[in-house]
Amino acid sequence: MEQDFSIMEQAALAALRAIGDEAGLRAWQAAWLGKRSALALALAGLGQLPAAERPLAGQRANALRVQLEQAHAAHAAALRESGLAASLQAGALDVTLPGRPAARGRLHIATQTLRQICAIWAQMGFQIYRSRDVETEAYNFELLNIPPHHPARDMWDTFHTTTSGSLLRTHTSPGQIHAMREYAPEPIRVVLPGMCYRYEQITPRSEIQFNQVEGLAVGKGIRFTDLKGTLTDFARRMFGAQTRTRFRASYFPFTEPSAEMDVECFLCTGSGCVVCKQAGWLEILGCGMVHPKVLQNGGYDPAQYTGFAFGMGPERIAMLKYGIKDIRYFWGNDLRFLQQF
Ligand code: FA5
Repeated sequence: MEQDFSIMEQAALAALRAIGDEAGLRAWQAAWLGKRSALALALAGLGQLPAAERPLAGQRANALRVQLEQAHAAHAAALRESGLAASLQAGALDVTLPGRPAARGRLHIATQTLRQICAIWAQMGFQIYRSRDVETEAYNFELLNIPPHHPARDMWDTFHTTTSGSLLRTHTSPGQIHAMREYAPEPIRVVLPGMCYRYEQITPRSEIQFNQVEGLAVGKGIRFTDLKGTLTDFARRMFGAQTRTRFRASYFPFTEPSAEMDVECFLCTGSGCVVCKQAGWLEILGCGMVHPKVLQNGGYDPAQYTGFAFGMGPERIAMLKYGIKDIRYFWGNDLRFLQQF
C-alpha cells in the first residue's frame, strides 16, 4: 500500500512540475485530486482494507491529499508570478518618458472673428440680438422694402424650404424687423450675428453659407454723420487706431441713402498691393440710413425716428486680416488650416 502511495506521489509531483499554464493546472487538479483520481479511489476503498491496515492507510492517503493540494497551490502561485514578470518584461514601460499631449480643440476662426466683432460693438453700447436662420419671404424681402419681382432679389437668391414662403435667410437684415417690432417705440442699438445662406456660385470670395453681423440703431435725431463716426470708430478698434475709412455711394432697398465702407488696406497702408488689388482700400460692409418704409414696418413713425444699419461679413474680414486667399477653407474642415488660428 505504502508503495502505491509513493508511486502516486512521485508521479503527481513530476506531472505538476512539467505544467506551465492555467489550463494544465486545471487538468492536473482533476487528474490527481478530482473525484475519479487514483487518490480518491484509494480513499473510497479504505473500507475494504483489513481493519489493522485501515488507520495507517487512511493517514497516508489524507497526508498525500494535503501534500498534493499544497504543491498545486504553490505551483499556481509560482506560475502567476512568472507570468506577471514576463508581461512586465514584454511591455517594458519607461515611466520617465514625457506623456503624449492631448489634442486641444479651439474656436473656429469664423467664430473667433465673430466674437471679436461682437465684443467691440458691446464696448460701444450695442446689445447682441439673436434672430432665426429660417425666415419668411415677408421678413427676408417684403418688410425690407423688396417687393416680389423687384430686381434686387436677384442679388439674394436662396434656398427654399418645403413650406411655401419660408426660406433660409440671405442676410441678417430680417432681424432688424424682429428687433424693431420687439422694442418699438424705444430707441435701439443692437448687433445681430448669425449664419446666412445664398444660392450662388462658390468662388474664392463667395460661399453658399457665411456669417454676417448686422447692426441697427434707431432713435430720435440719428443722422448719417452718426453712422460714419460709429463705423469708423469700429474700424479703428478692429484694425488699429490709425485706420482710415471711406464711404462710397451704393444701393440697398432697405436703406436710403446707402453706402459701402472701405478701410485703408492694412498691408500696404494705401499704396496698393495684391491683397487690395492695387486699390489701397478694402470693402468691409454695406450700410445706410434705415428706409422710412422699413422703420414703419418695424413699428416706428418715420416722421419722428431715424436710424442707421449696416451688415458686414466676418469671414471676409478674417480673410483680409490674416491674408486668407480662399473662403472655401473656412468650411473645408482641414485641420492644417484651422490649427493656424
Ligand atoms: C447685405 O447682405 C445687406 N443686408 C447689408 C446691409 C445691412 C446693408 C444693413 C445696409 C444695411 P451684401 O450682400 O453686400 O449686403 O452682404 C454684406 C456682407 O456679407 C458683404 O460685405 C460680405 O462681407 C458678406 N457676404 C455677402 N455675400 C457673401 C458670400 N457669398 N460669401 C461670404 N460673404 C458674403
